[in-house]
Amino acid sequence: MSDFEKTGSISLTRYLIEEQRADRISADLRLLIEVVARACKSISVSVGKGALGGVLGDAGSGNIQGEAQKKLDVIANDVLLEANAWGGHLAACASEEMDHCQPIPDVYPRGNYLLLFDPLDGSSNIDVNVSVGTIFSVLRCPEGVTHPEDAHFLQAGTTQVAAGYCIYGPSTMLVLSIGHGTHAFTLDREMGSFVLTQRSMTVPAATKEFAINMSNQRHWEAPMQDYVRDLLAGETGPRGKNFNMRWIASMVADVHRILTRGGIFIYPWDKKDPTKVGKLRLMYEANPMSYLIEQAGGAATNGRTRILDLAPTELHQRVPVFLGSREEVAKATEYHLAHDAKAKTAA
Ligand code: P6P
Repeated sequence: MSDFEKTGSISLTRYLIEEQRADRISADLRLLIEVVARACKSISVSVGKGALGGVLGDAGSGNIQGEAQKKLDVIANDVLLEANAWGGHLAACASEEMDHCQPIPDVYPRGNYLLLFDPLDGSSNIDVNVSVGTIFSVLRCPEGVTHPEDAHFLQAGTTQVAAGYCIYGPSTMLVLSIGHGTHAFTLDREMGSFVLTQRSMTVPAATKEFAINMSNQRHWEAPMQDYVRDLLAGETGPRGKNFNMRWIASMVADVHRILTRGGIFIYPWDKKDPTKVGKLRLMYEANPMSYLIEQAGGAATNGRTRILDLAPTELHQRVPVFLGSREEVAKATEYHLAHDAKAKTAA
């Protein structure tokens, strides 16, 4: 029985007011999350129109990542910027689609939070009608900083005060944590409000399902090769059980599955471009997703170190990602640490 069936209709607004009354969030943070949720509803409408909305295909521009932008990448980014410009709860925004952070203009009311987002993650799936999503992370603006710059965003993932994503799938769902568990809200399109449908999502500790892009296998480092080889060996191999694989190539969709039924999501370092330590971005993909996963009892590392402990050095820096069922993340991390220890001894 879902929480909705058990508790009736608890809207996102009511949930956030109850959290504020319990002194678990400030009024400003509550209102910021409401603004982001409203922006996600607007993005959901645009995504849902598909070909009928004239929003599919490339925008004809590129972003700092060197990726071609989809029309919806730009639309989603603009929706989030506009919604937050006058929201009054932010000092600045940073986005995968913008080279540098964007302080809230002086003419608008400002708050004490920094918002980072990937406005439309997985957008390469848009044109083939596969689930995509918006990922966001909220940090405190350092005391006394009135015009934040990129450097002020460079805070470890443990300092996040809120994180979440909105997945635009068969249903639109907002998955959110403000540091007291991870909770899911489903958009009631008729009422236009997000309704609590799963309180305290919990990632099973163990799993038999892994998510990885296997086409990169030949480019992985040795411990990654060994780990996946043992997964594929199944019940007759070292792991003693058979595994299944899923790869949607939309992080929000893969992570939502893992939050719902367990699994491990991996985007490791590969030597295709040795200058890149990974594909996914730390500040607005790995950190918020790791926060949600840990709040749901899971784990997240870069293969060696807890992701949320990493000290950022650049706004758009990348990181290898291993996240999900904590026993499986520990196992994959163990392969890497054992490899490093052996290499150190041999040196
Ligand atoms: P690949 C989408 O572009 C994304 O950033 C994540 O959402 C997804 O997990 C990954 O890249 C997919 O990468 O190399 O399999 O296309």
